[in-house]
Amino acid sequence: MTILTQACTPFEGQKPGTSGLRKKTKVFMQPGYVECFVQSIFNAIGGLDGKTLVVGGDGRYFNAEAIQTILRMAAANGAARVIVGRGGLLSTPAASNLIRQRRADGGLILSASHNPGGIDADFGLKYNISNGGPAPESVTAAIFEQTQSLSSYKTLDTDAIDLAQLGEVMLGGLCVEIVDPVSDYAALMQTLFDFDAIRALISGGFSIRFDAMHAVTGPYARTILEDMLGAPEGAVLNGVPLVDFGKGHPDPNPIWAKPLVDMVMAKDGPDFAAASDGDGDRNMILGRGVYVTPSDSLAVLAANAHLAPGYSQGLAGVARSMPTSRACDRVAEVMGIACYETPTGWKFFGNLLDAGRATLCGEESAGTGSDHVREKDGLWAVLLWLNILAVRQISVQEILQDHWQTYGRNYYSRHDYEAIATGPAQDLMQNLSDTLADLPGRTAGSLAIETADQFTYHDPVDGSVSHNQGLRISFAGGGRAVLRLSGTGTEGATLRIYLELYEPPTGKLDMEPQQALRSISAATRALCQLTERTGRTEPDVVT
Ligand code: VG1
Ligand code: CO
Repeated sequence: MTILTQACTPFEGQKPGTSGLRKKTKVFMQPGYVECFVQSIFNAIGGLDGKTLVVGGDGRYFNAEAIQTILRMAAANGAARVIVGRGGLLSTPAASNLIRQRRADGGLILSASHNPGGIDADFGLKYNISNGGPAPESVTAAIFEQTQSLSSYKTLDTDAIDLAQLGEVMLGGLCVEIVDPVSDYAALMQTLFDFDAIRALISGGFSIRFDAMHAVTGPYARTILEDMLGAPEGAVLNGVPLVDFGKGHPDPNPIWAKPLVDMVMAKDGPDFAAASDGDGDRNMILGRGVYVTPSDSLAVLAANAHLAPGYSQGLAGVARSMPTSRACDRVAEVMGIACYETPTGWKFFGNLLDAGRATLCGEESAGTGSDHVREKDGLWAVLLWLNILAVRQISVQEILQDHWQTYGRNYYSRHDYEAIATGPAQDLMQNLSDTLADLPGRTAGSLAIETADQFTYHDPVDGSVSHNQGLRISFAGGGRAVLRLSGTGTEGATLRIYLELYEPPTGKLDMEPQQALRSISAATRALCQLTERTGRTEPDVVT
């Protein structure tokens, strides 16, 4: 085995977005593309000499090939050990856990998360640091800088290794350790939740379904929900990971997980249902007859987490991304704990979690998690819900009603306009941004505008500042709209418009959300000249 130093020319656009580098699979499959990005990561973190990494992905098309490339390069760059999930599989939260548990220096996670997989779909790669969380902006900026000037990469002239065999194998001077992807993660879950109580709930006839959407959570859910918690076989749907996710779109929302939603809306539907995404960090929570919006889920979990053993001491604080509804703020206020508002993307929660300022974090995009790892965690959210349901012995619907009657209801919806041409999308944002200062005091549609600004985040832990994190407009009467462009798409631009309306406990708590948000939606579309600038009249996805 010889170490090869290959000359290369930089690829354009290897700029990490909200969650790593995401491109069409065929872009990643170009000769040298993965190599250049991976070498840039290694260079940006000061080399790999003697280091330990965790490597795994969501099993999508090209996952196994990219892992072999990474292993050869890690060996050639002098790494001591790489811990890989068997078959190249690791859910994002399980990878985060392994990095922490094994005190690794970092990890590479191969996933395009909720984006479809396959040769004509999407692929992704991201670097996580030693706390187990996504690299912060300072590190992703250093990686991007490397990609622009890289002139060579190092690799090893050797055959692929068998990723199916547990145990250690040497690759040059590198020890590759292949581990069971599920066991350490499942053990962690047992330390946080009352498995006996959940098992009793399920054996008492409480019916559950979990849709793994043919993505990475299948093996995790089967082990934890079926084997450990006694859910009947078949409770886990679409539990076999497939390279193309069965041609599905592994995004757990009412659009892409519609069959599951239809199931719980039926009279004889299960008491509880949930789904996760491609890499296992998102969750959708459903109860019979009810969909729990992710923002409400975060608030309910914050209000009830102390019922689970891992959180019995209470919460240090909570954090949410700026576009996430302010439902959890009200819980934090009543509990007398801090509530932080961060930009979109889990990387911004890392400092708050490390500093012990926040225990629970969440995003409106179906991401919830805690300080147990440094990623959002789909199955964790499912288990916390089940633990709460086991203790409270009421239905999901009743928990929500009770929550709204206590704290009020934050009606919420996100409207996505996908694959808009990049130019007009950027112009739309720029134009609105330019007029923000003049908006307060004016009206849009039928609504008076109270405040309008561009969100800038000041990290309270390390003092770093992140600009241009979304436009926010608040309306008289408790309404709010947020606009931003997605940083995870691979085709044109996706405009996300986030709509929210607060109703106090004494207000109307049983409106249909789209109805409740109609005037805010209309006002926002008018303000940003949506149709004039993009030709769009209806969103592609409504969550
Ligand atoms: C989206 C979500 C964001 C999430 C990110 C990664 O980003 O809005 O909340 O953190 O995806 O999630 P964007 O920039 O497209 O809005 V995942 O499950 O892809 O790791
Ligand atoms: Co994900």
